[in-house]
Amino acid sequence: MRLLLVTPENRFIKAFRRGQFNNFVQLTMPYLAGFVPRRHEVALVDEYNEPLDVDAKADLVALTCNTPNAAHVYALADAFRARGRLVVLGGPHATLLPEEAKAHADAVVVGEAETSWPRLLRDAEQGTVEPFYREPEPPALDGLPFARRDLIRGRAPLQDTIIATRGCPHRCAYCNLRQIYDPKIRFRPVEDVAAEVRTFRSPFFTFWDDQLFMNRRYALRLFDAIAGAGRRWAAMVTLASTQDETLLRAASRAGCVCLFLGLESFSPESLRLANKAFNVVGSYREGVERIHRFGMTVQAGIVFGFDGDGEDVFERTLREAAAAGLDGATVSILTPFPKTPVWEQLRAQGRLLTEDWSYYNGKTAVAFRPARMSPERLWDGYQWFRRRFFSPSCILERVRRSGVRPLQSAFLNWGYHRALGNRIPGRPIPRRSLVLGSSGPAGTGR
Ligand code: B12
Ligand code: SF4
Repeated sequence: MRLLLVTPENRFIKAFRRGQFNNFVQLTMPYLAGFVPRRHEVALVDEYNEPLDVDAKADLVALTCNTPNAAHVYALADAFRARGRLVVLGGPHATLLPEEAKAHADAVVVGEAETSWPRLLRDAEQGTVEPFYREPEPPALDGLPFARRDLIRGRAPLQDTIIATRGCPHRCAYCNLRQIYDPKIRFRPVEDVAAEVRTFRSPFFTFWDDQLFMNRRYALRLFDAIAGAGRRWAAMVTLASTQDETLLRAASRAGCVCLFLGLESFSPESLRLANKAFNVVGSYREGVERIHRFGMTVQAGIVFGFDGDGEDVFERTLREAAAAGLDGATVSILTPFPKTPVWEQLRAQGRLLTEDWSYYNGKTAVAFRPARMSPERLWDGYQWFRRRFFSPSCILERVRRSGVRPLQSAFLNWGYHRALGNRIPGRPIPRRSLVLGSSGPAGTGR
């Protein structure tokens, strides 16, 4: 069979990310390509940097579908099906709303796919695919094939991403992890991970695990195993797990140069409402300093729009982010992803503004009515924060105060600064409210 695997990227996110420097490759489709028997022909198109030709010859087209990309993926899937291709969808959104996805696909793979994807491929070869595929058991993560990075084009410095674990012990109210993965936490053998890391061509890579430090013993063994690989890397962890200095030292020795902390908010009330009270605001500064002492920078996730956020949240966050000594941040608007507790709550309260999934990307639109401000105020405040936080003076001040890896930090922050000027394509305002802010109709230089 000829397979075409697609990493889709909708025009809003594409326009938003242009100019940023840390646009790492999405692992999903190169990883799934690793499961395809070599008798089949496989092509991979990543819409981040390649045009997708819907007339491309293929027996089977497989696309991964998250919520921000859902509308775009459905349009692509419809176009491929209109040309007689067998279309398979999987990924977070297809897992959350499989019936919706099925209207655009011949088969939907629900949830994890380590055994169901190979089964689907065998069925497709016989010409008899089922409408839905699900894993009978949570798949084990030993002996996994390595991702097919040879299929990635034009992304050399940022093409190396990997996972070592699956799952997270927490239950943040806005997060989809509990709905898309089996709750059983699993680990790859550290030897497998180290062997895959040794195949990397770039000197830098990223762990895409949700909480790499969640199991101390495993993390220490992993760091030991990859220490000799001579690569620098970044990972996502919780602040609470970084209190352990032995872990930080081992991570640093193994090449860790940056930790992404999902701090999300500086408001204890908002964190409580997000079921994330394990982030203790009073410990942020001390926690960041501890990580800095081991030579690693801190990139924080910051989200605006929780029910505890009033109109002053933007200014307060700017002040407190500086006081905490963050090196950088990924800033988002709270987004009620389907089936999360936040989505259930907002839906029950009639606060969802639209079900057009292209508004659900956390970056270029507001999809709900906030509790303590208007959607317009949320949009404007988010934009104001980004402009200030990534202004040259704020960047310089951050880099100077931290003193940790100043070139790396300045470079990453400068990418976010460059992206501030990006123009996002326009589109109609959702039916139930104005959500696009006072800066005028969509597309006016947001
Ligand atoms: C890495 C990552 C990112 C990276 C990289 C994104 C990228 N370009 O790759 C960054 C940090 C940039 C990012 C950004 C965002 N992300 Co993100 N991200 C992840 C993360 C942590 C890991 C994904 C991953 O690579 N997993 C490893 C691969 C191998 O597994 P997988 O993708 O889960 O796929 C498995 C199954 O789902 C299935 N499968 C998946 N697709 C398909 C397709 C087919 C055909 C088949 C057969 C099977 C299949 O098979 C795989 C093996 O079992 C996930 C959380 C998670 N653990 O999944 C969130 C996650 C995917 N992200 C999420 C979100 C919300 C975002 C943002 C919108 C956040 C924001 N506000 O900015 C943006 C939007 C990005 C975009 N391009 O639109 C949500 C998506 C929720 C949803 N309903 O869609 C998740 C689930 C996080 C969460 N906790 O809720 N993200
Ligand atoms: S810590 Fe991160 S991955 Fe875990 S539940 Fe919370 S948001 Fe999701």
